[in-house]
Amino acid sequence: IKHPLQNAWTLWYYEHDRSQVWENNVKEIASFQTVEDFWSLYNHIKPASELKQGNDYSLFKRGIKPMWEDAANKRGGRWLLCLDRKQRNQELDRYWLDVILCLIGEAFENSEEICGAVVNIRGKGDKVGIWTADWNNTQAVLEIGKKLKERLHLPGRTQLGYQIHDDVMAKNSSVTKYSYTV
Ligand code: M7G
Repeated sequence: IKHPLQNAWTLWYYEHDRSQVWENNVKEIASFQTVEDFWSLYNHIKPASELKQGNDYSLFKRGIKPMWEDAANKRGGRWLLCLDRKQRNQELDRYWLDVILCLIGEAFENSEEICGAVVNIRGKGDKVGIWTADWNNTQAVLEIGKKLKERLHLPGRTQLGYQIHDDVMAKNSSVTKYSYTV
């Protein structure tokens, strides 16, 4: 008998294609709800560090699309870990796996606030984002941020910043402000 997870999860892939609108490039890969099915999927796909630049993986609770527009994400935001280019080889895959294990292992006290996580492979620096449901739930957002920082063993100088999706969506400068930091 397989070991059930608390939630069912769906892995998504974003393949950058300029000729398409953003939503059309978002593809569902597979869903799983046991530990064993997670590992067979994980072992079957390329590590994030081998994706082409411009592409993403996302892991969301089943039923939530990896988009700002989904009802579950609309009032939410993300904890963002920005990596520099040299961290793709050494650290990116470990951070992404640790984030996945925090999600599917329900590491957070406020795990009902978790929607999913995204890894963006980008020339200007890769990013890992952990999406939560309600930016206004300060206590839960901070608990999740602190736990993430601990579980990823981020060096003390590394900051995690929280961005509200509405701010990212509306961004008119190249950077979106952090509403919380840990
Ligand atoms: P990104 O891929 O999150 O980061 O956003 P990047 O700037 O490092 O590449 C790039 C662009 O993709 C955004 O400016 C939007 O045009 C589009 N985009 C990204 N996300 C997450 C969404 C989304 O959830 N919904 C929609 N409609 N567009 C998005």
